[in-house]
Amino acid sequence: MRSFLRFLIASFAAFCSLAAAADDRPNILFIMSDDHGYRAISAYGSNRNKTPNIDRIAKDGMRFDRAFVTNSICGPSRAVIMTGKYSHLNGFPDNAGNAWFNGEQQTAPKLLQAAGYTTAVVGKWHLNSDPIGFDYWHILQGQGPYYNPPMKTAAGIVRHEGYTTDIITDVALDWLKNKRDKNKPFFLMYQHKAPHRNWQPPPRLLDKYKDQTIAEPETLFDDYSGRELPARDQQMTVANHLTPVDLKLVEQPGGLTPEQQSTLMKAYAEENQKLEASKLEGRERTKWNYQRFVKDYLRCVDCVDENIGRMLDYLDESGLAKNTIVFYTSDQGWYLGEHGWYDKRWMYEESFRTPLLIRWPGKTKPGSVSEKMVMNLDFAETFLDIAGVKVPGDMQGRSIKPILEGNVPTDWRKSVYYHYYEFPQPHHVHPHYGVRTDRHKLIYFYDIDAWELFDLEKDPHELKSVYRDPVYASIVADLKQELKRLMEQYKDDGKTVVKYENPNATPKAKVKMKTKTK
Ligand SMILES: [Ca+2]
Repeated sequence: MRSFLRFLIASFAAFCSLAAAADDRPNILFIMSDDHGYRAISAYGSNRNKTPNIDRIAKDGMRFDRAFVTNSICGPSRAVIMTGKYSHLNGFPDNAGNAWFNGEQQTAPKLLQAAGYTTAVVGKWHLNSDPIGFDYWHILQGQGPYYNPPMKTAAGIVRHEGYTTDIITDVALDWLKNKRDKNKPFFLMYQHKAPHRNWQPPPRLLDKYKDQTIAEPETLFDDYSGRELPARDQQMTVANHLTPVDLKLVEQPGGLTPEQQSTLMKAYAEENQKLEASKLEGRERTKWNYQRFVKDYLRCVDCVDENIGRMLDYLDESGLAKNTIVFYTSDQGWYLGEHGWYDKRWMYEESFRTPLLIRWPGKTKPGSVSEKMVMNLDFAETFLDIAGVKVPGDMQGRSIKPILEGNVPTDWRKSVYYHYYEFPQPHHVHPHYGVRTDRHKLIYFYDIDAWELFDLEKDPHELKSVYRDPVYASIVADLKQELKRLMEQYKDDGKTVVKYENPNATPKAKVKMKTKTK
């Protein structure tokens, strides 16, 4: 009897130790902002602003200098991150009015939840369907406003008063402190709306940068002469396409209280009067637009940085930091006046590349830098790999966990594939796909049958396509072959896109999958 008791006690202890071992799996904190270009992060050498808190992640972890997205636009990037699949397979290729993410499909959060993680998403979601695979969700509806956001939860709409970036952090911290199941490791997607257009800063930062001149990019006055039609044919220039709302020349939309509206507009009043009196035109007016837009953008970024500081401080104070892997990224890059533009979408570097900083205490060498080509396509696989969950064979990316651990696989990818769809509106960026290698980039604008090739070593700002230069003929041939190989690998015929219909748009219809051929 006594030996049986001893056996029971030993078995119970073994069970407990197994359970404890399961609880030791790392927590995953995925921080993503919206439209945050790497050129507005001091860890990436920004000459415009300082981001001391985002930089903490780089200082304690790894900075990726070649992180790319598969489709440089908000909703589609998020769908890729959820599924580990390109847009033509995950059913969310663009942000069109009826765009709708089918959460019934396989996603990383659902697999993590099934594997014993407690999961949450707080902040920007932008996939139009309600989140599936999350124990807790508290999300903006669509883009969401900068002030007083109504947020959606499983229990209904919750109204908040205040500044959205601060509120998203408050809600995320409340979940970490008070609401999550502390017997499980957590997976938290903490996702800011900022610094998405139209860049309404918080009251406390309205005067920041006021008497400074922000550095202009090298290509603010690009004349697009070295490229095919699309670069000239877009509608996203700092010179001509920022609206009076964007430039804070008129009252601001977005549900501000009268007091918030008044505080905001007072901050711009004197400069606006000077502009009115000056009748600035041409290049001088473009420079003025640039300063106004970029200062507001940076004020929004700096507020994100402050809030990330609050989050990192909490991880430190609570002791969670040592077993929490922290990601910082954006849903894509962004033009801060480069090529004369704002916005994203293109396969050109500023929007194709996205910031990616990852800190993993005890695993990733502090202050390290990777030049390996990684993608937002790899995030789902990486989350699963970190959690010890088998990565499904139909996910299309690859876990970057070995890179974080300092063991780069010898067969790591040497090229990346890109495909952008949304056209003609907004911004009139022609659809395109292409391939980038270490040194070259081949882009095909298929609606007008136009090719561009850039030699990134000789022409890092991508100002002159050398597609027709005979010197590059063999490179063009090789890259076309590589493009074909990648499209086969990723099952993209360039035309067929899975689209899911929103069942809420037609109440009786079931979720249906159809393929759309362009
Ligand atoms: Ca975005």
